[in-house]
Amino acid sequence: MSKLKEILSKKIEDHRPRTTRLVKEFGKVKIDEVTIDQCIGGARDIRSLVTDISYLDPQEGIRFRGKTIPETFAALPKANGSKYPTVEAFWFFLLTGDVPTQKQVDDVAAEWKTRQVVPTYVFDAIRALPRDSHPMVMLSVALLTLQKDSKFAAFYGSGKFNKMTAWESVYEDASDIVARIPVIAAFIYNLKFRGDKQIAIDPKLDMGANFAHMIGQKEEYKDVARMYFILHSDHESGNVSAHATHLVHSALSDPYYAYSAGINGLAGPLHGLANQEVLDWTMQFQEKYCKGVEPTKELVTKALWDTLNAGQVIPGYGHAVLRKTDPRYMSQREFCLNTPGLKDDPLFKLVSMIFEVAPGVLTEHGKTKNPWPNVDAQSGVIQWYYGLKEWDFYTVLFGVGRALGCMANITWDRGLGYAIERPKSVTTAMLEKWAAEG
Ligand code: NMX
Ligand code: MLT
Repeated sequence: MSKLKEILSKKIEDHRPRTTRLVKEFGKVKIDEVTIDQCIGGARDIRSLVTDISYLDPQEGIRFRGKTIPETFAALPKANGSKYPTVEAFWFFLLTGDVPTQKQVDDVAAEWKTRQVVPTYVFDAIRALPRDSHPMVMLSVALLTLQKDSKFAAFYGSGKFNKMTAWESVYEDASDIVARIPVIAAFIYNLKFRGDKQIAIDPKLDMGANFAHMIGQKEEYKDVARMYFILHSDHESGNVSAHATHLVHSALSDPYYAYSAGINGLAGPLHGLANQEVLDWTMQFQEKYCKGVEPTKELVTKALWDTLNAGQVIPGYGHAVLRKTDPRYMSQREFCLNTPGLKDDPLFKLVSMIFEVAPGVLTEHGKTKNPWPNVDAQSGVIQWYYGLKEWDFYTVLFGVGRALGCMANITWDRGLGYAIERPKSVTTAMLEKWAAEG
C-alpha cells in the first residue's frame, strides 16, 4: 500500500464515526427548507451534499481544505525552481487535508510514474473517432475505454465486495485517472492540432511540467499548467461536473463511468465550455467592432448590450453561487500582471477592459444575480498567449484539473459509504396545490 493510501486509510477510519453519529443522533435536524422556485430553478442553494474537500463561500470564493487560493499556493511544497506547487503536492493535500512534506510529494510523484502509462487501445479508440469530434468527446471516450480495467468494477464483481474496503479500489482507479488524464489530453491535442506529432512522457518531470513537455510547449508553460490544473480542480460538489461524477458513482458505477459523465457535463456552455466561448466572443468582438480601430470601453459596452439584446449570455460572467469576482479569475489575472509580455498583451488588455465594463452592463441589464467574472473569463487569454490557440481544447484542460477534485471526492464518498443519490420529484399539479394552500 502506498504511503498516501495508508494516511488516507487512517483519515477515513477516523472520520467515519463523525458521519455515523450525525446520522444516528442528529439525523432529523433540519438544515434547510425547499421553495417552489428552488424546485423549478435547478435546486439552487439547497443544502443537500456533503464534502470536506472544498467549500465555496459566495463572497469569498473557494477554499481548498480550508485554505484560500493564495494560502494553498503558499503552503504547499513548490515544483523545482518554481513559485507554484506541483499538482502531486496538491493531490495529497486534497485527499488528506494535510500539507505534505517534500518526501511525501516525491512518493506521490513516484506512484504516478508507475500509473501514467496509457494502454495503446485507448489511443486506438481515440483515433477511430471522426477527426472533427470535439476534444471533449475524445476525452470522455478515452475514459470509457479504460473502464474495462477498473479495479473497483473488478472488486465489485469478485464476490468479495465489502462496503468498508470499497474505497480502496476507488482510490486505485482515481489515482490511475489523475496520473493518466494529462497524457491522454496531450495525445488528443497532438492528434488534433499538431499533425499527430506525439511526444513521449519525460519521467523526470512533475505532472504539470510533463504536460507542457508533451504538447511541445516552452519552459514557462510548465507553471501555467500547474496553476491551471490546481485552480480548476474543485469547486465544492454541487457544480455540474462534480455532481454528475458523484451521482453516477453513487450507483456504484466505477470512477471511469463516473468521470466520463462528469466530463460530459463539463462540456456544456454554461459550465466548462464557457472558457472557449469567452475567447470566441472576444475574437468576434474584435472582428466585428474593431476593424481598423483600437477597442474602447464604448465599443465593448455596445458589444455587450448587443449580445444581451440578442438574448444570449455574456460568457465568463455570472455564477450560481458566487456573488463577487471569482478568486480563480483574480489569481490568473495576477499571473498575467506578473508575467512580462503577457501584462502588455493586447488580448489581456481587452479582457481587462471587459472586466471594467461588463459588471456595470450586467447590473443595468438586471437579470443576473452576479455580474462579476468567473474563472472562465480569464483562463483562455493565458493559453492564447502561450500559443495554445485552439480553444476547442480549453475545456479538456479544465477536465484534467477537475479530475483531481472529482476523484478525491468519490474516493471519500466510498470511504464514508454515502448512499445512492435519489432526490424525490413532484408534479406541477402538486406544486400548484401547495401554492394555493400557501
Ligand atoms: N449574461 C447574461 N445573462 C445572464 C448571465 C450572463 N453572464 N448570467 C446569468 N444571466 C441571466 C440568466 O440567464 C437568468 O436569466 P433568465 O431569468 O432569463 O433565465 C438570470 O440571469 C438569472 O440567472 P442567475 O441566477 O444569476 O444565474 P444562474 O445561477 O441561473 O446561472 C450561470 C449561472 C453561470 C450558468 C450563468 O451566470 C451564465 O450563464 N453565465 C455565462 C456562462 C458562464 O460563464 N458559465 C461558466 C460558469 C463557471 N464554470 O466554469 O462553470
Ligand atoms: C466550477 O468551477 O465548477 C464552476 O465555477 C461552476 C460552479 O461552481 O457551479
